[in-house]
Amino acid sequence: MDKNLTEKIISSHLIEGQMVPGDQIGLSIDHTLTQDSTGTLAYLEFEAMGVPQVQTKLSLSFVDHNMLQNDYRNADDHKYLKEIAEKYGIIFSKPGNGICHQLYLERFSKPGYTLLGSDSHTPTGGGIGMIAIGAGGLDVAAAMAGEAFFLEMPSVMGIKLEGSLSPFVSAKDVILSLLKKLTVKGGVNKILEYFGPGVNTLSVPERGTITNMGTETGATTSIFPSDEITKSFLRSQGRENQWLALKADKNASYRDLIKLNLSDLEPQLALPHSPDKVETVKNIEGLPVDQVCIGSCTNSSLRDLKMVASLLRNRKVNDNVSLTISPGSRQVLENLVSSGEILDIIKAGARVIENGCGPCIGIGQAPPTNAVTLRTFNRNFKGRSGTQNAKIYLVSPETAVASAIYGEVTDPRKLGNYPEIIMPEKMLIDDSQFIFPSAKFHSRKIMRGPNIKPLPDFPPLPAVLNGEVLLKTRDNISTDDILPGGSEVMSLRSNIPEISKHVFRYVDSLFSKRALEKAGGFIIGGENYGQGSSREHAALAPKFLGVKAIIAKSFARIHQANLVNFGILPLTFIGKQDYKRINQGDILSIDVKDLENIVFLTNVTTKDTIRVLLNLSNREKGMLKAGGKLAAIRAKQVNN
Ligand code: MIC
Ligand code: SF4
Repeated sequence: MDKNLTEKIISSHLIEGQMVPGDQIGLSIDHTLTQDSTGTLAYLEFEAMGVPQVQTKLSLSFVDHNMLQNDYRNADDHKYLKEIAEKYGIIFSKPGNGICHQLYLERFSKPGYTLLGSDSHTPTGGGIGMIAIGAGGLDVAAAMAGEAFFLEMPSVMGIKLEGSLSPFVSAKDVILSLLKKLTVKGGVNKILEYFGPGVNTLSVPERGTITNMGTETGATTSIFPSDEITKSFLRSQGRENQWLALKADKNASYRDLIKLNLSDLEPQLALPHSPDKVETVKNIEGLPVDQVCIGSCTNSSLRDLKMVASLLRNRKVNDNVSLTISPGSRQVLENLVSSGEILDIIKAGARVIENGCGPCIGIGQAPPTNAVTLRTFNRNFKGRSGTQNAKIYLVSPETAVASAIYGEVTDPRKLGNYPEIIMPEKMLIDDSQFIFPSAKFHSRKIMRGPNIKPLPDFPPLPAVLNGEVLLKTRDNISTDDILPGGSEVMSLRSNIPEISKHVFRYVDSLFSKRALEKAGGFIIGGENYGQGSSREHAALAPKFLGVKAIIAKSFARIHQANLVNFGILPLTFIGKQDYKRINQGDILSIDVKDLENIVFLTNVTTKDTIRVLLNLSNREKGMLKAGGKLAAIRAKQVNN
């Protein structure tokens, strides 16, 4: 039977289950990646598994998110990550080397392989024809220990691309247009597979922009075929021997199908505070801009920054605008330096900052009060820039440059001549900032700074969960709402008791205090609860505060898995209107003795009984009973 590309790669990695959408499957994982802000926890978890060496074909640890090193804490985390990598046979990418997804695509990606990363934008690897999935650190740790990755078999949505992009319209506009159609939850439990003649007009970094931001639709991942364009990308990286032709069979079918004619697209932007609030740039033109930031794992490739340099050549950044550029990798920066294009960027008045995530996650460059900030990034949740009342607009690099020059939102077509971007046949390659593990097994002692606290232990699930509703939230609560980014909170990523004090900080500043006083309780959520990042801290910290279950209209995939991993029940309302039958402050009692699919919840305050759904596999229910995934793994070790 003809298969689509997703089915081909999944079937070659299927360890458990059937490729039937909705069924639980177990996949073998070839590569893993972690980054610093999720990595410390992932490696503490890996250590707890007691495995002597990583079991994957390749595992990588990047330091790219928090590199401010305001005090010892951040630096201690980096040191811990480096030593762990050395000990367990993991490739370590030093701080300043670049953003994990950009570096991975350049140096390690491999068509046809699977990648699991403790970062939600891991699907960037789909740009080269991989099944690349973001997950919580604990799932990535388990994959490093050689375990399968379990997930619900997604359905495959075909996206047929036709035509080609017009001048000044770029890959970012493709994914923004799709986000407008699909919304931030339209991709949940789906894989977005691109095909059609339009694919041949897009380079690998452009494909990477699209698969990267496919995450914002809630999709499990996104994938492009591996073709001659992929081959020339790998050749430019000196890795042509890693190439493999891969595409869907001729008569492959898709559960859903979207057709997109690239020639019809116009420059787009996402309005504050959600990546799916998409408008044409034309409609917002003239809005004064305070800050423009170019970079992030979505738009920091050499292609993008060459475009930026060409557009800035002989032009000046507007006096009212601060323009920052963060290259995606050292390779990108070195190539811009050797071609001299960096001069065009600097002379125009841009501020070139470190190769890394930086402003994307509120690590520096917080804009002024009430600012309008245009960013080539992928998320614009409220407060993510570090300034609560700032308004973030997500744009393409082309729109970013035009707006930085004119000082107001500007359709880039106003810039006139569209530059032709010529990519080097062979990149300047510099792997000096990767530390490759030596063949020799290291039994070294790991240094743990005082801010690196041991993982908390949690008891098995009791028969009945009792407590108060601590918070009732709106739809689309993001993990940034649950546990904010920014240097202050992110420097506590290795310290669960401390970071827990910041849970829901900007949604309800008294949440953590209340949760502790009431000895925990419940949260009521709307649709798509936990969208956004893979940070498992958004589950672990509430667990530490005593949160026992979240009852929501629906959950985002990674967050739901993280909740189960840490022993919090993700319950969904069977009738969406039941959301109205529970209020903040109500006392609930939930019978979880048998953990059936239908769970009875008593609202003690209103004397109401509501049936809610626990839509989980037996394996997941087992983990919940044990008190979480680590407890389940430990119990298995003891039983063995
Ligand atoms: C993000 O973009 O939100 C992050 C920061 O990269 C997160 C990971 C994290 O919270 O450390 C993600 O996307 O998974
Ligand atoms: Fe880093 Fe931003 Fe990409 Fe997350 S979205 S990996 S913070 S650049």
